[in-house]
Amino acid sequence: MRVDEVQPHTPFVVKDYWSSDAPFRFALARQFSQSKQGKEYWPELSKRLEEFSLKVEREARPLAKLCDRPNQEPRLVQFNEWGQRIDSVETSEGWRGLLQWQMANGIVSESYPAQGQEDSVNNHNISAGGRDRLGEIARMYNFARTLIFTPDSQVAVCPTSMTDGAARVLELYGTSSQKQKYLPKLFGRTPDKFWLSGQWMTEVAGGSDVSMTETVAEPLISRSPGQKAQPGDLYIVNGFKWFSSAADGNMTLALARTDSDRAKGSKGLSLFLIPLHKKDRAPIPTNTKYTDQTAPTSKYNGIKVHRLKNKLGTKHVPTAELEICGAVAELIGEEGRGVAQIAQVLNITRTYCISASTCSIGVALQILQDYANRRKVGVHGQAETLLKDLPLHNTLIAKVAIHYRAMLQLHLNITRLLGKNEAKTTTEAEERRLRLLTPVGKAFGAVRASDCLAQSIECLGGQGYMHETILTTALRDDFVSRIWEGTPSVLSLDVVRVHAQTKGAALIEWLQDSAQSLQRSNDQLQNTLGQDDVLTKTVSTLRDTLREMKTVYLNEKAFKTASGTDMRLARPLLDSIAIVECGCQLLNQAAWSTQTEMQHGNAKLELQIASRWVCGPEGGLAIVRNTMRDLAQGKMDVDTERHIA
Ligand code: UCC
Ligand code: FAD
Repeated sequence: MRVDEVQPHTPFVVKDYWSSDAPFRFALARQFSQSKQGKEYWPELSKRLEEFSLKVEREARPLAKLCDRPNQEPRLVQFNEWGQRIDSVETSEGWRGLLQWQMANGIVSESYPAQGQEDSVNNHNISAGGRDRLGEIARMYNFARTLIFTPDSQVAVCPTSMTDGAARVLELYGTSSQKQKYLPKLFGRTPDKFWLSGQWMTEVAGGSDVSMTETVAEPLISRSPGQKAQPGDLYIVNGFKWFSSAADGNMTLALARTDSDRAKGSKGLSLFLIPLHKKDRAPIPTNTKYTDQTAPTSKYNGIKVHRLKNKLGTKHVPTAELEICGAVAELIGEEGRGVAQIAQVLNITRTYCISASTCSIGVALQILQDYANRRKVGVHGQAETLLKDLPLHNTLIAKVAIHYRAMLQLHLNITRLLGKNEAKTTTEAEERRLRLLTPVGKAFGAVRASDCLAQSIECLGGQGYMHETILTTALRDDFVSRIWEGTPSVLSLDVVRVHAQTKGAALIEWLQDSAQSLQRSNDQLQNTLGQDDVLTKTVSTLRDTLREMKTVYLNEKAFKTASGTDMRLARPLLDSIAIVECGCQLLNQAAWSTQTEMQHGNAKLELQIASRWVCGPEGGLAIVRNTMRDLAQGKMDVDTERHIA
């Protein structure tokens, strides 16, 4: 055969997210249907989401493509041609375009009250109006937009998530002058107005455990004995931050030690707002001994950029190692409350991670389904068969599809609760639920997304392994969610902490509510489908798991052994909450389908999906339960594991 007779491959097509993704639309419709505001605004907001999705395809996707050209990664120019130190972080046109695009489209500002923001937020042709119009559904609506945009963002949502978190911290703990000065910048929609914020926690000594923080902050003006620090006071910060992912931003929230007594651990840490550039820092009173150790030619406020990280993925995000040498900073909130305050950033950025994990599975699924309809393979030398007609292949696609449905449920439920919390309509129990589910969703989503992406690459064969087919980049980019914002192990310890701090209430309420929700879904589905073996098995498996979790975790001996504490039960706790929560929500979705007149009202299919998630290999519940049981019964000896490891 001549080369020009060889048939080329048929490429897959990635369409706009909203119109091509029925599971997303229906899962969102159900979440909106749970509140009065949601029901009222759904017709308008679903239309807006449809338009936004087309806008992403039309405007953001070409910017993302610009980043894919050669040599577009950020670079650090430490010295100019005259030998002067400038520390300039240079990013590409595509990246800057994406940052501007998302700010112009209100990825941060649409979740906040419109008051004090630019006119565009109050013009409902451009904006849905933010929290003071949409109330508790503003956050969920905006996360739906984020989910649509993220696959075309080249991870530009990373600095945006930190900016969003910084806005939330200022809203909660900022002084009125800090709010007035900084919030309009974080909500800015035009290139000359918007500010990006970073989040500086990690140091060489302490990443997971920030109590090891070595960076110190000292008051710029010495205080007289007994004089207390006031929010907004100026400090000078010195130290070294090992990972800083918005090196091209305008400000950061940073943890620094204000109490030299190391024994106080993280209670000796305070939170600071550091403007990155000299031009933006507070004027320094003349009677102070302050010296800025950066070169006069550097634009940075007492910061030297040592290096840009050479990473596996997130290649366009400039992540830097920074020496802080005399940065002028403002205290946020109370001295010594740094961790509790920056935790509000973590809760927002972790939700962005859940969103990114969810939509990366969603895009992979779209690709797999489209490719399976185009790619023909030979089977034993017989006529060519489309991949979609091979059951062996469909099992793989089904696994990704089931994960996507499960993650959508988890993610949207968390954003619904977050929106309620921000609109101050949560009950105390809902606040505990949100606190419990956020680390669960972040850790579980990160692990499952990278598994699904790896399998999706396999599903495309050799084409999947090529950079151009997106999935390799998605895998490299999303893999970082297993590390930044806390590794799964560290987040499982956070779940245990929530359990302890709420004296078991968060878990008890979750167990009870899950059991009640199961009963409701079961009744509703039975009314429509009659007695159904699939339903019975799914519900009884979930009920058994809830009972088992209660036995293992709701007793004083949980995590205790004869020789001390065994935290290995933390991971099965996190995983079982995630799997059961998804299972219950999937059943809710199936039950909801029986009631709606929307075309998709395919309760039987939704039930099959819930059942595969709970009882089949996809959710992995059986494995998690086995591990939980073995650990609780002392069958996995710590010393043996240590020897093996
Ligand atoms: O990685 C980073 C940024 C990367 C870029 C992000 C982009 C994401 C978007 C992606 C989209 C594509 S920044 C570095 C992130 N670092 C971590 O996540 C560190 C992981 N470690 C933890 O999460 C730990 O649990 C710590 C550091 C939060 C806990 O430290 P401590 O010192 O042990 O603190 P405690 O004692 O547990 O908590 C201190 C206080 C307590 O309140 P009080 O004092 O009132 O009792 C806790 O209840 O903080 C409170 N607290 C929280 N409150 C702790 N965690 C939370 C929380 N999550 N929510 C509310
Ligand atoms: P370590 O804490 O050293 O963890 C090593 C291993 O030990 C992990 O597997 C962890 O699970 C395990 N481990 C730790 N403690 C325990 C424990 N108690 N029990 C059991 N296992 C444990 N940080 C910022 O502050 N700002 C940023 O902008 C930022 N950007 C980042 C960008 C990228 C691309 C990356 C990769 C990281 C970034 N980080 C940032 C840092 C990130 O948050 C940390 O890397 C992360 O929190 C882990 O900390 P570490 O690297 O010190 O790992």
